[in-house]
Amino acid sequence: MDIITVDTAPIAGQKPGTSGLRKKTRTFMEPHFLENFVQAIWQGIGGVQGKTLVLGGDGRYFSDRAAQVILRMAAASGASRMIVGQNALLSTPAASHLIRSRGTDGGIILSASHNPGGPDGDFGVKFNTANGGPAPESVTSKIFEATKSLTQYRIMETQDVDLSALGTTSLGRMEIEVVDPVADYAELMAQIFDFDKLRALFAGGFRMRFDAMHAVTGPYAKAILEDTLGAAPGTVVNGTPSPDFGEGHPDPNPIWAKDLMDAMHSADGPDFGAASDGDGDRNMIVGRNCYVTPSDSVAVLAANATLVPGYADGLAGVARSMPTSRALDRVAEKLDIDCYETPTGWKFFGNLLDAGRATLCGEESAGTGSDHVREKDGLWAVLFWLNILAERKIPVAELMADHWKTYGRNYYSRHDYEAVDTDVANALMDDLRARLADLPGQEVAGQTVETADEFAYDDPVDGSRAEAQGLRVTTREGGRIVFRLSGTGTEGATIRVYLERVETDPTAVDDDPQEALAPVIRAADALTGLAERTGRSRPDVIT
Ligand code: G16
Repeated sequence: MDIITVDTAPIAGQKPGTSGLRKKTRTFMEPHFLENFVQAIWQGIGGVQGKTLVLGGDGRYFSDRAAQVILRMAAASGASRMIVGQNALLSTPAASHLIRSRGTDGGIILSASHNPGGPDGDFGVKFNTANGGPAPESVTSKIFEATKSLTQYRIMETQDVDLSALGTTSLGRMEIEVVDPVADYAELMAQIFDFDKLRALFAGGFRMRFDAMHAVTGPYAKAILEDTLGAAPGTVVNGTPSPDFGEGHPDPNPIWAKDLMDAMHSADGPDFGAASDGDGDRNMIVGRNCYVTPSDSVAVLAANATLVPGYADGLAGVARSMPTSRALDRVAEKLDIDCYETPTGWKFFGNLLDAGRATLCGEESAGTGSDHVREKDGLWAVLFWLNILAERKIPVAELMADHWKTYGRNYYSRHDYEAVDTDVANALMDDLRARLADLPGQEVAGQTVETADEFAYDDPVDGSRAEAQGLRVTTREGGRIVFRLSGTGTEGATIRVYLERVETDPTAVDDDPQEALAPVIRAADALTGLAERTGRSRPDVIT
């Protein structure tokens, strides 16, 4: 077992994005690409000498190879212990929990989230700090700086470690502990939710379909929903993780989870449906004939939080990313608690959660979470919903109708234009940015602009500032449009257009969202010339 030093040179393009470094799998498989980035992580966090880290991921293609490389590099740089999920599997929230509960120095998560896997798909590497959350920009910028000047990396030459057997082995002087990926996480869920009530719900004939999308949540959902809570066998579908997610796109939205949508809109559909993504941090909630947008979902969780044992004492505050609809703000106002508005990226919630300012957080991109870990958590959100339904004993559609009558409805949708030419996307954003100051008072496709600005965030806990976080325009008619370029895509640019319109008339909260948003959609196009500039007549994805 020799430690060798390999000569290398900086590789361009290793700047972590919204959530770690995501690239085409083949890029990660190029010589030195992974090794350079891992060595840069070690440098960015001040070395791994004597440290304990967690390692795991969503099991996508190349994870098994990457895990072996990371273990050999950790051993070569003096790490004292690595806690690894069996077969290198750990959902992102389970990894966050392990990092925290075992008091480690952080962890590495191998995932590209909801992006497809396989040799032609995507791969990703993300570092989480000791609080269990994605590294903040202060750390990712150090990692990026390190990628720009690397000349060498250290790695141990040795056989692969057997990651299929639970227990402790060693690699040189480093200990490797292979753990059951599900056990600790399942225990945490049992502490937060009323498992007896959930058992009674399923015993009473409540029917559910959970689509794990061939991704990491399958074993977690099966263990908790079927084996522990007594949901009928077969409740969890597509429950075996596969390296290419069954050749699918593990993104829990109405487009990619169409099977589930169809089942929930069929005559004999189940009472409740849910799906989760590649690494288990995103969720989709759907009732019978009723899709719940992620923005509404977090608002419902906040409004009903005290029904759940883990939140029975109430919420300290809540937070949402800026493009997420302001449905949550309405609930916060009623509860008389703070509602923070952060940039897109779960990492921005970390300080608020650590400081006890926010208990619950949510994003339009299908992420919801709380202070139980420092990542968003798909299965947790599903259990939260189940706990609420077990208490309120009404169907999802009725619960939503009641929510909108009480709080008003923030009609909401996101339109994505994917793989757009980067120059076209940048020019579209630059042109709008240049006109922001002149827009207030102008009429655009029948809507009058009230405010127009570029979002910047001053973190109230550590004072750090994040600029250029999206262009936003509000209208006097109650509309809001946000334009952003995605920070997680791996091909060209993805333009995200976030559309929202507030409706407070309780008799007008049952419309189809795309119809209710039609004037806002027209204004978004008129503001930017989106259709013409991208050459697209419609978005690639509508959520
Ligand atoms: C990540 C981040 C989220 C973000 C999402 C989309 O989620 O953790 O905070 O909302 O990406 O980001 P963007 O709009 O820049 O593509 P995940 O589930 O992909 O890790």
